[in-house]
Amino acid sequence: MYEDDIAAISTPPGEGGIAIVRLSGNGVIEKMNPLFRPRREGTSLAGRPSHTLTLGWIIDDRGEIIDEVLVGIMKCPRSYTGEDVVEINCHGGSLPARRCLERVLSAGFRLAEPGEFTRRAYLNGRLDISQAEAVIDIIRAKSDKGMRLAQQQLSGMNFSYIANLEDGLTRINAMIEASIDFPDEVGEPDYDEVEGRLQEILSKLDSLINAARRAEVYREGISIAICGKPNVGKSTLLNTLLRKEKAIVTEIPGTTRDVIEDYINVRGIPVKIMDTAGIRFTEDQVEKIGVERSREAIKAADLVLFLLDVETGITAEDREIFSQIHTQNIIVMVNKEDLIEKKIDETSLKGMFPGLPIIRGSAREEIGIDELEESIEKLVLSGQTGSDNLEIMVSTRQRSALERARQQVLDTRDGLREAPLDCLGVDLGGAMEALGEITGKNLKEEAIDRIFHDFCIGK
Ligand SMILES: Nc1nc2c(ncn2[C@@H]2O[C@H](COP(=O)(O)OP(=O)(O)OP(=O)(O)O)[C@@H](O)[C@H]2O)c(=O)[nH]1
Ligand SMILES: [Mg+2]
Repeated sequence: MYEDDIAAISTPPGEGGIAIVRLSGNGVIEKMNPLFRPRREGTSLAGRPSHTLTLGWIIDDRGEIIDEVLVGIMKCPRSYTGEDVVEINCHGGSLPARRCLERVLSAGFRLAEPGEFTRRAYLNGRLDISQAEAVIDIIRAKSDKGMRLAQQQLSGMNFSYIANLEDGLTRINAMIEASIDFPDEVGEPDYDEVEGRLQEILSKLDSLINAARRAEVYREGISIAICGKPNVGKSTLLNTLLRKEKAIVTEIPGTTRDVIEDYINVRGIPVKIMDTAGIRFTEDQVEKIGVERSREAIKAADLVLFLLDVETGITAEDREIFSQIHTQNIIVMVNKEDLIEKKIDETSLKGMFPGLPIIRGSAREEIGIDELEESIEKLVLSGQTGSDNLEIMVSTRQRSALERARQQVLDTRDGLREAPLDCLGVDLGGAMEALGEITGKNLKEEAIDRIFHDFCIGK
C-alpha cells in the first residue's frame, strides 16, 4: 500500500545521551548502503541478521563522516511497522540527529507524518486500533497505574472483552433472523432467552463503561484546590502532600498571594494540586487579586479540599467561604488536630457538612494524610468502583462507542415483545457496528486520521 520510505527523529528534541533516527519502508536496509560505512569492512547491513546492531559511520555523498552511529535493523515483517525498519542511534543533541536525518532525506526518504510509523503498523495488521491508541496513552501516561492499564490494552486485553460481546450479539441476531427468515419452521424467538442474553450483555457493557470512567481518572488525572480562610494551614498541607517546601508558610495570615500548583500522585491517580490564597475581605491590592484567583481555581477544580482550623473553631468566615464552593466534590479537613485545645466537635461538623467526608488531622505533623488520600481516591472513583475489579484502558472515542452500543442493546431489550422483528435486528446491528468501531473494524478513514494525528512525529 505504501510505496515511499519514511524517516523521522524518534527521540525528543534537546540534549541527551543518544538520539534515534528511524526509517521504515520496503528495502530500506539496502537503501542504507550509500549512507552507511560499517566499521568492520566487508559487512553490509543487508547481509546482517535481523535485530542486530552494527557500528559504523553515516557518510555524506562525498564519503565524509557525518556521525559515528550504531545502526539497528529489523527486517519485514518482524518490526514495529511490519516493514523493514532501520534505527540509527547517533550522538545525542539535536545537531547530529538533524544532520543524519537530512542525509537520509537527501537520499530519497520522506519525512514521516505524526504517528505514521504506528499507522503503518496498524495498516499492516501489527496492531489493532485500540492498541494503537494505547501507544499514545503509554507515551502520555502520568502515573504507573495509567501506564499499566495502557500496557494491558496494548497487549490486546480489551480486544477479547469486545470480541466476547460481539459474539453474544451475533448469536442473538441469528435467533431473530431465523424467525424472520423461517417464520413457519422456527416460529417466534424464545423471548425469555433473548431477554436473558441481552441482560447479560448489558451488565457486561455497564461494567466496561464503569471501568472506562475509572480509567479516565487514571489517564487524565484530576485537579484539587485547597481552600479555606487565611492561616488554616493550606500551604502546609500542600507542602506535606508534595513532600517538599514549595509554598511559603508563616504564622501571618495572608501569606499566600497567588495560586501555587504542582503535581502529585495519589494512589496512582495523577493530581494537579493547587494551594490558594486564603479567602478574606482585604484592601490590599495584591492580596485582592490573589483572592480572586483563588475563587477561579476553586471553580475550575474537580475536587475541593476545604480546610478548617481546630484552634479557631468554625467561624463566620468559614461559613462564608464554604457557601462559595459550588462543586459536590468536597472533602472537609479539620486541621491542627495536634493542638490540645479543640474548638470543633463532631456534632457541629455533622450539622454543617451533612454527607461530606470529614478528615481530622494535622498538615504539619502529618496526621490523617493517609486517610485524606483514601478519601480522595474514593470520591473521584465513586459510583465507578465495580465489584468486578475490571481494569481496562479505554479512550474517549471508545467509551462513546461503548455507550452507543449500550443504548442500542437497551432499545432492543425494551422493544423485545412489541417491536417488529426487523426493527430489533436494526438495533442489534447498530450495537454490533458500535462495538466494531472499538477494534477498528468499522472505523472510517477520517476517524483513523484523527487518531494518528494525536501522535508525535517519529512514533
Ligand atoms: N499546630 C499546627 N500548626 C499548623 C498546622 N498546619 C499549619 N500550621 C501553622 O499555621 C500557620 C499558617 O500555615 P499556612 O500553611 O501558611 O496557612 P495558609 O492557610 O496557607 O495561610 P495563608 O497563605 O495566609 O492563607 C503556620 O504557622 C503553620 O506552621 C498543623 O497541622 N498544626
Ligand atoms: Mg498559604
